[in-house]
Amino acid sequence: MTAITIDSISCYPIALPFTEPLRTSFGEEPFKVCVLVEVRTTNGVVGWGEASVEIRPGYGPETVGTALHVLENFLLPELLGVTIADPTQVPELLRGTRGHHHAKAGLEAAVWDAAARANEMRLADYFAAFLPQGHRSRGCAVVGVSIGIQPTIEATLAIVRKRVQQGYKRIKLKIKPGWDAQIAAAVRAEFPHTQLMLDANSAYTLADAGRLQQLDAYDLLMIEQPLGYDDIFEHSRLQPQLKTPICLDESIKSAGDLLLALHVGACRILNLKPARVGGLTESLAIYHLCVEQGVPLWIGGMLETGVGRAANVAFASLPGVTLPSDISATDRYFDPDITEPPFFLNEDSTLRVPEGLGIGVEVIPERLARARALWEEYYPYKR
Ligand code: OSB
Ligand code: MG
Repeated sequence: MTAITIDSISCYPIALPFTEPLRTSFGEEPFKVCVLVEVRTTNGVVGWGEASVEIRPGYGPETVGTALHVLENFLLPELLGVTIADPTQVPELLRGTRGHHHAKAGLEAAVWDAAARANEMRLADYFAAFLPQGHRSRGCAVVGVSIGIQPTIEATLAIVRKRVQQGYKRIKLKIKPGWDAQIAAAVRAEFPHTQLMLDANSAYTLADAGRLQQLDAYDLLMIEQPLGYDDIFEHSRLQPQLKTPICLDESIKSAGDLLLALHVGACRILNLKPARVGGLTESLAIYHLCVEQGVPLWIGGMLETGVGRAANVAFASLPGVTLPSDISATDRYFDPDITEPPFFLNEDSTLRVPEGLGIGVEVIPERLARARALWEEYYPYKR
């Protein structure tokens, strides 16, 4: 494998208009915001990563402001001028900073992209050296779509119809107390055979167990993160009361968290977001664990731009990812995205891994400039 030496790193806060915002139990924003990280090697190879943080610390504790602060002051200095044999060395180099997983993940992703390009490989294929024996990219990712909380049941049904017609074979509905059983019943009645799941983003407590039991009636693939965003214990108390498998998202921030959750029976499925666990290296550790223990696994999304989505597609194309991932076609998020080429949904509900090296998409400079300007226009005080 070709080693790389990091010559320079740039961080760009951006804002990009959504074609359709996503309302969750914790809120909604008109723009996708994040920090894009650009790593340049001494040989002139460029890699891109996305720190998929948000305006408010609503999903996780990080924001654009904290990511910029931690990247520029603490993380970048650890990598500048350093020679890296392979990107799995990055977490060790960043060990002096605790937490800040999204910021670390963005930086590490840029190094992965640069390393794959330096080795003249697609990121999806470059992963093979770090996977269990015999595992290699399938060349495409099986995907579903995440649908936000809508003003009415009729509006929800209209969106589900549209997505099913577009070819998404797995539908995820965001729920919260008062917007759960009725919506699941309505969608299930019209779509008796569609793979259906619900995501609560921590909107319930253990006291809601009875209400959550009602959801067992709708033949759900899983219910995602019903309880506290940091909780494992109470989920282990809830799971035995439900027939529907619990899938953890927010609660699992490391391979160690997953081991604990499996040990106490807090979940049966994992939504792995490389950003949430601090990057692709930790994600690979979790991948190995899921393969060894036979845990159904899928890749979650944070409404990433093309930069983050391309890395997620590469990871989701690995054979240990056994359930449809939350990665939709470009037109579900942006028009246009900051990268080319766009991702299109194939008839079999898959996205293809692009042919290009690394993450396989390229950042379009004029679109990046526009997204940076939009950030400066709307959020100058948020830095
Ligand atoms: O909980 O999975 C979540 C988006 C932002 C923050 C949290 C979540 C989500 C999604 C969107 O559900 C999935 C996607 O990127 O399409
Ligand atoms: Mg979720």
